[in-house]
Amino acid sequence: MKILVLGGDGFCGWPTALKLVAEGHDVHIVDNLVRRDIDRDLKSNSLTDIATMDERCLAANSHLLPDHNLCWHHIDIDLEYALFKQLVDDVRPHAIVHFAEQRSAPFSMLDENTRRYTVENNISVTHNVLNAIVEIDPNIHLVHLGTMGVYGYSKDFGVIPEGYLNVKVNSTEKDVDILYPTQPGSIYHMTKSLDQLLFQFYNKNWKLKITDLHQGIVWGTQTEETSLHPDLVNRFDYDGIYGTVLNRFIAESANNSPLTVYGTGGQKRAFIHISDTARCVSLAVHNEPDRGGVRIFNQVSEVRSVFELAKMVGGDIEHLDNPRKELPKNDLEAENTGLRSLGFEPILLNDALVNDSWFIAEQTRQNFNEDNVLTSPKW
Ligand code: NAD
Ligand code: USQ
Repeated sequence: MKILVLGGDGFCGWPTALKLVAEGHDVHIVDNLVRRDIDRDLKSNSLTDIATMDERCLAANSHLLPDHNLCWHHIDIDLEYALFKQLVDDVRPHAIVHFAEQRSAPFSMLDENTRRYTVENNISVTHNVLNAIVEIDPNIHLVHLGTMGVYGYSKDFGVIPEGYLNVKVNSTEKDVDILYPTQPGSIYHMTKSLDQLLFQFYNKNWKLKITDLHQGIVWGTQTEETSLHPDLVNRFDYDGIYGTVLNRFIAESANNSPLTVYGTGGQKRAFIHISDTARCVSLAVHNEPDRGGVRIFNQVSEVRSVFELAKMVGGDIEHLDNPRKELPKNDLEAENTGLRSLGFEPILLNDALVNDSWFIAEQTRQNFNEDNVLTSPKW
């Protein structure tokens, strides 16, 4: 298959692109490298030393996956629509996997500039991708990375279903499936709620084939493919803006820094290992939906509380005032039967995998900058 991976230089996109190449697909990455620019602006960094995109592709093609062809295109999908559309026309992909959004909740809550950037970039990229598909080939399957955060953390609607809530309407007594009412906790999460409306409309009007993967918090660093050569190493964010909770705890522990639990640590969230991100996307690409509605899967492996994770990683725990507006404690149960029905067998959190990441964090100690740990804005 020919596949475009948008945002393929990022934490989830890079290992997914490599997995798809290793499976024998012809993969084109599209990225404007804005994530690397943001690192420079924030004076932050990946704990691992990541190679340039040219070096990454060279390593993938010449040393490790010699029969395959991985290439990349420097395009801003928000600002360079014509170039992007031309690429879709030139490549004529079977599927487009869309990771290319500003994905940090804290970054989206820093100030008016980052609020505006996050909305403009994320909504415009998604809308441009949908337009290019309509214009070039409505048969292209769009696989989008959404987030579990769109559901919020209320127990009022019971176990979190996969995208749609079955309700009985009082006035008509009819049973209907409605898009789950969203409760985003940040501007970033709100853009994912807005993406859902774009998908509904483009599916209704042009019958586009769309899979929206509501992914939990990704943890881990390396996958089978990224471990094959130093130039293929994945990024490892640990800072207060882009680092996600479990990877932060691992990096903090490996650097003898206290584990930064926000509030009580009673917040329960859904998690998934980075290897499973790639696996689930591959399953979605290989199993197209029909056109009768947007297919939504919860891409999650298991639910854990923040405090539970801190205990599992080990080390001194520091309870900090929570910089975010969120429930100090919540219950969470989410379905993941859609991907399981396609063969997904989740990797559950285990000591060996935590140790793998711990090992990398320890090996890259020279890159750990204590000043980058408590940088989250308050909202
Ligand atoms: P990331 O920031 O590491 O990667 C995103 C990539 O998209 C970057 O390489 C960036 O340069 C690129 N990009 C952004 N805007 C672009 C534009 N206008 N044109 C071209 N390229 C652009 O993020 P990630 O962690 O890999 O997340 C990827 C996707 O998965 C996001 O949509 C995110 O919302 C979703 N997701 C991530 C997680 C997680 O824990 N990391 C969890 C759930 C969902
Ligand atoms: N937290 C801490 N200490 C920390 C960092 C975070 O206690 O040092 C807590 C937060 O308060 C929050 C939880 O851990 O309750 C998760 O925070 P996070 O930064 O790991 O994750 P989040 O901001 O929700 O965002 C991440 C990704 C985002 C993705 C989302 C999936 O950055 O792209 O969409 O996870 S989900 O959370 O399911 O919506």
